[in-house]
Formats: sequence, structure tokens, C-alpha cells
Amino acid sequence: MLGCIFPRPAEMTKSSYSKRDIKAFTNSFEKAIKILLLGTGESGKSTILNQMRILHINEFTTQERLGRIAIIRQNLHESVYEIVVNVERLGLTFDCPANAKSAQYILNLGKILPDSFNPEDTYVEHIENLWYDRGVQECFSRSNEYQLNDSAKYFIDRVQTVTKADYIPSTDDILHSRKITTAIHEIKFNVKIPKNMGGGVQEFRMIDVGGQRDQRNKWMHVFEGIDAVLFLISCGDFDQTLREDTQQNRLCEALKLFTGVWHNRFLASAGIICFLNKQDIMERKIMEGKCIGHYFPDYYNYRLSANDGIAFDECNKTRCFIRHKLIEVTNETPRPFRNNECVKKECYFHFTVATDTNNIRKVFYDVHSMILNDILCRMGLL
Ligand SMILES: Nc1nc2c(ncn2[C@@H]2O[C@H](COP(=O)(O)OP(=O)(O)OP(=O)(O)O)[C@@H](O)[C@H]2O)c(=O)[nH]1
Ligand SMILES: [Mg+2]
Repeated sequence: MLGCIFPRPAEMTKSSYSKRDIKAFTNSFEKAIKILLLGTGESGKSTILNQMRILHINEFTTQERLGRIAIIRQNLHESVYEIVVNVERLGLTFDCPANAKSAQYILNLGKILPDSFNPEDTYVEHIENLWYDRGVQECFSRSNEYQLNDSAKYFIDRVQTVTKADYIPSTDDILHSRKITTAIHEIKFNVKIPKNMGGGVQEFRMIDVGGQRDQRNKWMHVFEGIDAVLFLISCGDFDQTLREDTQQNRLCEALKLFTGVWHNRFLASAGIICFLNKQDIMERKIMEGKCIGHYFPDYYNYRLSANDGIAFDECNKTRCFIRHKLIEVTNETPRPFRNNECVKKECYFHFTVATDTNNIRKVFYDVHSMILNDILCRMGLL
């Protein structure tokens, strides 16, 4: 459906049709627009779904917040546990015997907290002791050498709050929490149609699926009737390996997956929007001195072009390089299907931080406008 053109919102005003024409069309377009979230595990799909829920439906209820406590505490504990386990594995040491004891305390609790676990003051003290330990900090900065949740620092920094008896998770806490998706989730919401497009509302449906390898066999079941694919790539992944295959670089996997989605004949008529997500994590890693060229040597020969913005710094170069790799895929000759027919389509890119509600609000304003604009365009109304 959206496989043809996605004119930029600025072009909307070029309409030679009257507002009444457009309104008549948008009022009659009753079908919900279906957006499918795709991407590798932990790329941020469910976080985007949560943002849509916050922006277009309602805030989390107290009941929902309370229901998230166990997941958040488990996220916190698992992060501390993983770091502590890897201190020794990476040949690092704790600053003092007291910190080694704190580490042992965490290890004795096991990786999964028992349901009955009640965080006491000693638990918090042990975690705080460990967090200030230089061996632990070094281990944390080398977390690309093992599997650690991206929100590890976020929750360890908030250990006091998260473990309080009367803790109620904030919206940010929920957005940073991690629960692997193993089922298909769908939400419906209405988006206001801008006045220059006739006003009114348009119903959207957004579908979230699991991105880890063993979840992808379920994707096919939801390809039917999809108007747009929202593909998420985690730009912070360039130095990490997959949880499900520690020999495979995460960004390589994401690029391969994108190639498969781009050429997938069941998605041929769906528009593709790509979010280059986790810009904050990518930037943090670059500030720490990490370089994508270490994992993708063609980066060293990559030069920013005039279209890549004015910031000629390492962060901008890295994000543009990843986008360039995706554009290369979209420039590949389309694979013929359906009686050798080839569909030429375009892909639209956005740099995002899925945990940042303001960022996602702005990006989605553009995304929704593009989608609505595309519909009007194809109906000959723009
Ligand atoms: N710092 C940061 N964290 C993010 C961002 N996007 C997502 N996260 C975090 O990354 C983790 C994984 O995000 P999810 O939304 O669960 O990833 P997913 O793509 O749904 O993963 P699967 O369900 O396994 O396919 C969560 O802890 C999120 O809070 C981002 O842009 N920046
Ligand atoms: Mg998910």
C-alpha cells in the first residue's frame, strides 16, 4: 500500500485540492492503518509500542505500574549478577575483600530472584559497594564482551528507589524495563489528521512481535494486510554479539534481517520506515573511545556526503555510516515476484531514542503525516 512514495510533510501544502475534497476523502477512509514493528531482539520494538500507548491512548495505571515492579527488580538484579559473574571471567579483581564478599552475596542469590525475595538494606548496600568498585566499573565498560541489559546502569543508579517497599515505577522506569516478547501484541489508537489534510482522526493499529531468532518464525502470520513496516535497528549494537548466538555481531544480524525484510515478497506493497534507534547508547560508546570501524572496517573509507548534515563528528559519521549501509540494501535491484513484476519503493530513516517520549512524539508526528500524506497522494488528492 505505502510502497510508492512518502513525500515529506513540507510538500503537503502543495495541494491544489480544496480542504473539502481532502476532508471528504479522509472521512471516508475508514480502514485502520496497520504498522508492523520488526527488528532483532532488544532493538526497541516493545518500547515503541509502549510509547504509542502513552502518547495516543493513556498513561499507565497504578495497577499496571505495580505489576511492573517484579520485572524491574529482576532487571536490576540480573544486571548486577551478570557484571559480577564477568569480573573474574574478564580477569579483573575487586578493590577489596569486602567488595568480593558483596559479590559473593549477589552470586549466592542466583541469577533469578525468588518470587518471595524482599530487598533489604543489606541488598542495597552490597549493590552500592559493588557499583563504586573499579573492577566492577571496568567490567561494566567492557559489557560488549558478554550479555548485559541496556538499562543496567539506569536501574543500578536507582537501586535505592527501585527497592523501596512503597516503590511505584515511574513511566521512565517502565520504558527502561526489559521483558522479552514471545507473543504477538497489538494496540489500536487514533491519530488526529492535521487540519491541512482535512482534520478528523485516523485509526492506526500497531503490531509488536519478538525479534530473537527463535521468535521470527511467527512473523509470517502477521504479514497479511500490513501497510507499513517500522524496522528498528539498534545503533548501539555495533560492538555486541547476539544473546542467541555469541559468534554473530548484532549489527551484522540486523543488516541481514533488514535485507530479508526489504526483499520479502509478502511485504512488497508495504512501506518501510527505519528507526536507527539507541542513538544515546551509540553516542556513549563513541565518547568512551569505541569505534565502529573495529567491527566494520569499511567505515575507515567512508566519507560523509553533503546530505549527511553539518556535524562532521564521529557520532554523526557513525550514524550516517549505518544509514548508508541500509541505503545500499534499498538500492539493490528489486527481486522480481508475481509474474516478474518489480516494485520500486523507498525507505525513510529516522534517528531515534525509543526511551525518550519527546523524541518519539516528534518522530511520530512526521511518520503519521507521511503515511496519511501517502494515502492522499495515491488517491490523487495531493
Ligand atoms: N538507552 C536506550 N535504551 C533503549 C532504547 N530503546 C530501547 N531501549 C531499551 O532496550 C531494552 C530492549 O528494548 P525492547 O523494546 O524490549 O526490545 P524489543 O525489540 O522489543 O526486543 P524483543 O522483544 O526481544 O524482540 C529495554 O530495556 C529498553 O528500555 C534507546 O533508544 N535507548
Ligand atoms: Mg519486545
